[in-house]
Amino acid sequence: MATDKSAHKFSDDAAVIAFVSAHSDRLDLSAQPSVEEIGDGNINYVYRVRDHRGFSLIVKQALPYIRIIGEGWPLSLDRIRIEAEVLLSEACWAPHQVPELLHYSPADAAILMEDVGDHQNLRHAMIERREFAGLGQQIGGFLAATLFHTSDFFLGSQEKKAQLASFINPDLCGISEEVYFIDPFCDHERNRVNPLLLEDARNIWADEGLRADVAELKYGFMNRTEALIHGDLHTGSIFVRDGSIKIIDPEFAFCGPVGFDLGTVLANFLLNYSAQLGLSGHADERTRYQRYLLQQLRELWHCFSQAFLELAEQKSKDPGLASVQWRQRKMADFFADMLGYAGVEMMRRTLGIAHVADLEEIADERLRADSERLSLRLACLLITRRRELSDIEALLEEVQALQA
Ligand code: SR1
Ligand code: MG
Repeated sequence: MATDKSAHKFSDDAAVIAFVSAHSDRLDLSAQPSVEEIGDGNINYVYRVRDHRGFSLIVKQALPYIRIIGEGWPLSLDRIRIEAEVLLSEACWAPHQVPELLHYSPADAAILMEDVGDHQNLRHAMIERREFAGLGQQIGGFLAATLFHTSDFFLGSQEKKAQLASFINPDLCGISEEVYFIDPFCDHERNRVNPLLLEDARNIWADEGLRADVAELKYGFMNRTEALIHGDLHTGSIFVRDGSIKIIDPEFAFCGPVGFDLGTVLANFLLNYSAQLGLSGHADERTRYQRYLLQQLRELWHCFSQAFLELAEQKSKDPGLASVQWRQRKMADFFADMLGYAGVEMMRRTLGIAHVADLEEIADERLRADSERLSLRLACLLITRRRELSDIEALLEEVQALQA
């Protein structure tokens, strides 16, 4: 699928409706459909079109620049092709866990897809301290299925290289290389730092050992083409309801390190964990929710590692990768990478350009600084001790010890 570089923004609601009408007959558009711009992300425009019966679909359109920055940061429209193709790939391996793609239009740089509005955005659900049984298992299962089937364990050598070529995503990888691995580790003009946290930030910016660790993680991000990863799997990209998750927004996808997706999820659970210090509500409720978050992380890791290893045992095609011992070793690498990338995500969400609502929701600057400080301390722990903490129990113990 090729992308048309001349695409521009839908001019008005009628243009969005015409797009839906041209590419799907699921809505009855004859009687006053509504169009709502619902995009709360940093990059694109997202519209919900609803018909008079209450049925709805989602239109997502990419513009040739970053929405929150404007034309000063141009961005390739190829990202919407990548999103469309990744949604199709993920739907093969994790059916019902991604929105159904109905149409991709290179000319409009837009996609039409199922509305997952019957699920709630996980970040908002966590801020409300909503609990979902089996959440960690479902996310772990999604990650094992999508990452295994797009890795060298499963794909033939030629097929894997074709995948690599098809998902070269230089502009979006370029954003991540800067906003994850550069900005938060120096006094960058794009950063947004709580003034009460300046001393903590300066200590981080002066830490040469930490910078070397982050350089190693960045180099892995740029060079380790292990699987087709989502690339931006924070809790705002996960929608949830009892017994079901939907993963959206894979425009940052590329062939990269497996631990990056795992780490992004881990980080966003721990960002909410940190935010619980300062969010409103009774202390018992907040502590109880922190325990729930750690339990979900425990289940996520167990489910991911078990499912990935089982798939590797049953479906690995490459005899050279079949060694049981090596698979175990690889799992240990995934674990260490997960910790390192989680630390980087926590740093950038606390000091960088793109903050998270979990922390921003805390109106009192002092209370927010306490939560942000915990986030930074956890981030340092994750980055610097990623190889030392060898299993999930050791990690969760350290997390609890650090708060106490
Ligand atoms: C400059 S844009 C920063 C972030 O927005 C997206 O949601 C991604 O998380 C990206 O890193
Ligand atoms: Mg996004």
